[in-house]
Formats: sequence, C-alpha cells, structure tokens
Amino acid sequence: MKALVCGVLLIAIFSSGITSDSERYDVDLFMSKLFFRQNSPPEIPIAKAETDSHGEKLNEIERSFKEMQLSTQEKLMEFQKNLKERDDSMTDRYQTLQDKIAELEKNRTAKEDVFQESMERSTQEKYESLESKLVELENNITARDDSLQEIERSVENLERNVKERDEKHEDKLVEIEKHAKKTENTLQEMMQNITRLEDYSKVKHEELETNLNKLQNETKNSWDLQTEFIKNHTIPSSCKDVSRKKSGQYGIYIENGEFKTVFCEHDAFDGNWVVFQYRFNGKVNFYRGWAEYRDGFGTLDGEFWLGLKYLHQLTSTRKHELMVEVKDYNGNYGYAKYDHFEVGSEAQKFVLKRGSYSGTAGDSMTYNIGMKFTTKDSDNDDSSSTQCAERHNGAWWHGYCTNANLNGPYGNLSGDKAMYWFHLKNDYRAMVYTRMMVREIN
Ligand SMILES: [Ca+2]
Repeated sequence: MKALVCGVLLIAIFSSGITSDSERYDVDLFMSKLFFRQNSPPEIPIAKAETDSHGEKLNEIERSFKEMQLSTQEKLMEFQKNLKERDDSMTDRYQTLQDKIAELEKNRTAKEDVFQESMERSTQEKYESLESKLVELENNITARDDSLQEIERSVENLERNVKERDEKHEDKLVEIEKHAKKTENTLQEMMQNITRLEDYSKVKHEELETNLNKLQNETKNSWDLQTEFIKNHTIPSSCKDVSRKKSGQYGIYIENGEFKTVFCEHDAFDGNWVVFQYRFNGKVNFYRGWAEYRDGFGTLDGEFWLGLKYLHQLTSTRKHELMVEVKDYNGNYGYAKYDHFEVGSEAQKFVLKRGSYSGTAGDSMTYNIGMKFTTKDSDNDDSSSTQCAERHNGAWWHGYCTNANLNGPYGNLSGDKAMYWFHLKNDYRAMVYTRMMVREIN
C-alpha cells in the first residue's frame, strides 16, 4: 500500500510535464516496471485473473490521476484568479498613494505660498518701521543741532565775558605789579638794614664771647680756689661734721673729691645720721636697675635712694654704723641698729660687710652680711635658679634670697613681693614706712 501512495506522488510530480501519448506510455511503462519489480519478474507468466486485477487497478490509478490533474488545474485557476485579484488591489492601492502624494504636493505648494506671502508682509512692515525710526532720528538730530547752536552762542557769550574780565584783571595786575615793585624796594631797604644789624650783632657777639671766655677763666680760678679751700679747711665729710645740728639738707665733701648734698638727721637717735633710704608715700618707683642703685634716685625732700657708690665712699674710709627704721600698716614700729656697716666697691658688687644687731625691729639683716647687691638687671645672689630681685621685686643684698626687702613694691600688699622686714612680726607684712641711715663713729 505504501508503495502505491509513493507511486501516486511521483506521478503527480512528473505529470505536469507530460503532454503526448508516447510520453504517457513511457510513464506507464516506468510505473508498471516500478510496481511489478517488487512482486515478480515480468518473465514469469501471469495468470489471467491476476492480469485483469492489475488492469483494473491501473485504470483506477489512471482515473484518480485524472481527478488529481483536474483538481490541480482548478486550484491553479483559483490561484491565478486570486493573483489577479491581488494585482488589482495593489493597483488600486498604488493609485490611492499617487493621489495622496499629489494632494500633499498641492498642500506644500499652498503652504509655501502662504509662508512667502507672510514673509513679504513682515519684511514690508519692518522696512516701514525702520523708515519711521529713521525719520524720528533725523528729527532728533535736527533738534540737537539747534541746541548745539544755542550752546555755541552761549560759549561765545561766555568768551566775550571772560575777555572783558581778563582786560579788567590785566589792569589790576598792572596795579599789583606796581605795588609789588614798591614792596620790593622796601624789602631791599629792610635787607640792607638787616645786614647792617648782622654786622653789628657779629661784632657784639665777638665781644661777648671774649667776655665769656674771661668769665669762664675767672670762674675756673674761683672753683679751683674753692676746691683748694675745701681741701685745706675742715669742710664736713659727714653729717657728724656739720656745725648746725638741725635736720635738713647739707653739702658734704665725700672722699674722691665729690661734693654731695645729703639729708642729715639730727633729731632722732642723737643725730648725725646720713639718710640713704627713705620711703613713706610710694611716690617714687624703687624697682630699678643697677646704674640707678649705684648713682641714686629720687629727691631729698621726698623719697630717695642716695646711691651705693656714696655709701661705699662714706663707709669704706671711716667707720660707720647703720640704723634701720620700719613701721607696718597697723602702726607697729621698730628699729634695728648694726654697730658696724660697710659697703664694698662696685667691683665687689657693693658687698655688705660686718655689723652686729641691736634694737626692737628684729634682726632681718645679719643674714645679708657677705652678700652682694642684686638688681633686676644684675644677678649677684647665691641662688643659681632664682633671680632674687625679680622674685621679690626689690633690689637688695640677696642671698637665697632675704628676710628684708625694703626696696620692694610700696603698698599694703600681702605675700613676699612687698616692702617687708620679716622679723618685726615674723611675717611678710608690708611696711608703710622705712628709713635707713649711717653715722660715722669714732
Ligand atoms: Ca640668682
């Protein structure tokens, strides 16, 4: 059966090319060969019944082949018909598209016309606007020209006025020049007078200078005579020697040929004291450097420090004793006396020598014996880690550092940065009053 179907299919394939009877016969022969090769060889004699059966089958195949051929032709015709229909439809569509393109083209042309028209209109409007502006501008320029002409007229007027004034000024200038000439003449006269005066003054000056030289020589002679007199006569060399025993300022002749005014205390402690430190109101600053402690500062009618160099000169040539007076802010008063007081030279840093205590203030200075003087700018104390003058804000014969700080800051201060005398009440209370003085003893 399978073989039968295959055969039908092959026939269908080849049938389209078959036209003549001879060709069909070849096909038939080929088909019969194909069918009969599988069953039996053609040489074998076939029974009549079998032959009939095959003929029938062959006819049947032929019939169905024809049917198929007809059906195929029908389908072909239908296909052609469909094709034609499609072709017609395509033609219609093509026509529609052509119409649309024509319409679009028409639209485009119309729009272009509208655009061109609008452009032309706009350009025309702009041109008109520009033209009107130009006219306006021209009008403005004309107006400005008018105003410019007016300004020019004003300037001309102004120039005329200025010229008139210039002429007037010129007249005045001539007058002024005349006046200046007169003044110049007067000045020349004055200059001549001045020159004469200068000459006169020069002569006088020379005369005066000569007289001054004479006077200077005379003064020097007089000074020499006075010095000679001081040296030859017993001029006081300490307060002990002054003849008037009244407290006040006296000139004394200190060793080294120096004449120095000092304050002599002649009332307290049997008198004859040279005061060298005095503080009672805080008006003089005592926080000072080496040079000032050496040379002294303050005034004798107020607070003062006489100066270490004078103390050295006084105490190193003749034996002196020391008196210290202190008073605190509660009115507690005391004095300390040292039977021998001497201050070394500047080279020895004004070292403090000797002295035994007696008195009521307590002994706050024996500790300082053997100590050099230390100021804020000259550290001569015994402490390598401390600058004692800075530590207590006071210059003194500091060791490590001191029990007495009478050159410290003035005021009712607490702590050891004050003007204190420790042993008055065994504390660092501030003093309101101190006085130190020396007296020559024989
Ligand atoms: Ca030190």
